[in-house]
Order: sequence, then C-alpha cells, then structure tokens
Amino acid sequence: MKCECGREAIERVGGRYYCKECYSKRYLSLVERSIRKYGILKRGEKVLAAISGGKDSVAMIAALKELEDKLGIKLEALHINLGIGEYSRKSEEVSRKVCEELDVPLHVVYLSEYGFTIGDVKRKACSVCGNAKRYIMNRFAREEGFDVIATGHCAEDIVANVLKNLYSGNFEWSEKLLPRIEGYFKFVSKAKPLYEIGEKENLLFVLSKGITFLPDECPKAPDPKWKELVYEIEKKIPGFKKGVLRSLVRREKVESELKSCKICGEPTSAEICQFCRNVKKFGKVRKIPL
Ligand code: Q46
Ligand code: ZN
Repeated sequence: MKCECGREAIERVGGRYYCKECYSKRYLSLVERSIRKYGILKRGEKVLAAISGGKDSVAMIAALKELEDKLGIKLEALHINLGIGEYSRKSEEVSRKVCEELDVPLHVVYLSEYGFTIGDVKRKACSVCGNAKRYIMNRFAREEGFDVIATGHCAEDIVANVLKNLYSGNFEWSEKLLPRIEGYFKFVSKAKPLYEIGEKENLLFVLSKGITFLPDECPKAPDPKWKELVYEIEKKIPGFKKGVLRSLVRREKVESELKSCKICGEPTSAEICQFCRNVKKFGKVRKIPL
C-alpha cells in the first residue's frame, strides 16, 4: 500500500495509509496541538522530562526535542534508576542511549542513594515506587531550577486510572488526571504532553523514527487488565477515551471558574448560564399555569 505522498506505507491510521515520514509529521502535529490546546507547556519554560526508556517516555522526549524551538522550551531529561535488577540496568542504558541520540542533557539519580531500592520491596512495590519517583522528580526539579516536570503518561494510562478510581470507590475528581497541574508550595508544576495520545501511536512514532527504546515490561508491573478494559470499551464505544479525557478537563473548568449568570444570578461557568441560554433559544412568551 502507498501513502498519499507516494512512499511505501507502514500503517493504516483512521482510514488512511501513512509512510514513516508522513506518520511522524501527523504525530508531532497531534502532540503540538494538544500541548497548545491544554496549555501543557509554556513558552520560556525549563522542562525536565522523566524518561524510563519505555516507548511512551521515549516518544515524549523525542517529540519534545523536535518541538523544542517551536514551543520555546528548554529540554533536559531525568532518569531514575529504581534498582529493579536487570530491568533497571537496561532502562538506564537505553535512557542514556536515547538522550545521546537526541542530544538531550540527561541527569541520572539512583534510588539506592536514599538507602533502598524497589528490588527490595516485596509487597505493593508499585505504590512505593510511584511515591519514590514523584518524590525524586519533584525534589530534583525544584533544586535544579526546572519550571515543569513532563511525564510520558498516555491516554490509556489516564482512562485506566479513572476506571480504577471508580472501582475502588474513589469518586473524587483528582487533579492528578489533568494534562497540567500548576506548582504550589514546594511542588513543581507537572505536565503530561501525551495526554490525548494513545500508546499505539507512541509506539508507531518511535518505530518510524528508528529511535531506541526498551520493549521489556517492568517485572513488577501489575496486571494489565485495566488497559485491556479501556481497549474493549473503545471497541464498543468508539471515542470513549477522548470523551473521558475531555470531560476530566471540562470538570476542572467548572470547579475552578464558577461565576454568577448575568441574567439570573445562578452559578455557571459561562457568562450566561445554560438554562438562560435555553430559555432564550426555546422560550416563547407562554406562562406555565400555576
Ligand atoms: S516501574 Fe515502578 Fe512501574 Fe515497575 S515497580 Fe511498578 S511503578 S511497574 S510504571
Ligand atoms: Zn507519506
């Protein structure tokens, strides 16, 4: 099959065949559009991209490197060696190689410097690990003067977290699910440049660019059933992922920007509330009998 440009196609996406070059262009424009739409990164920011060596974080750092001038950011990378045996050794090796290929300055921090490793943790390793990563990323970024930490969370990660929260009875809306969290107190801002991008799109991007990545899964990775569930739902309800992500962002707007409707004074996120807009649109001068 041929791409529209005449070159050999590698994949069919959204009903169109793409070659490597056209696919990379499409991917970069999707990432850029999403960064601008949600204000994920801001001009002039010094960005610390957290990289594990897996396809998602490698796709993120490669895309940010290509968009660095356009977005007006300054990019550096951080790899945390978690001490999970052979997996961590390979992760560090790949992260070093990727940053060398992309010419991105890399910092490496060893969790063992703090006196333990994730390899030592027998139960609930992921929750200890997640906490350690957040702690080290934030402390390192703040102490080294970075404005924002970028992580490679993709669309499926976020939607799977929403489902997990529902399952465990956590109905509270969490700002952790947003594309950007502004820093406060001693917390540095956090950004998810791949918020709307799927993991298959990330994989295709690193493959079409020929960038090194680590295909191995962390040996402590939990059951992948939540992500599989996201794929199952998406099959039955196309657009489900996007719908969830967009409603998370809308929800934040409603919570943070409530004002009084200019007509009736009831709370609304717009100048005029939806009810008053409906009254204007559908209303006839007809009084409801009391
Ligand atoms: S590295 Fe750490 Fe992950 Fe491995 S121990 Fe769990 S949280 S799975 S992204
Ligand atoms: Zn093409």
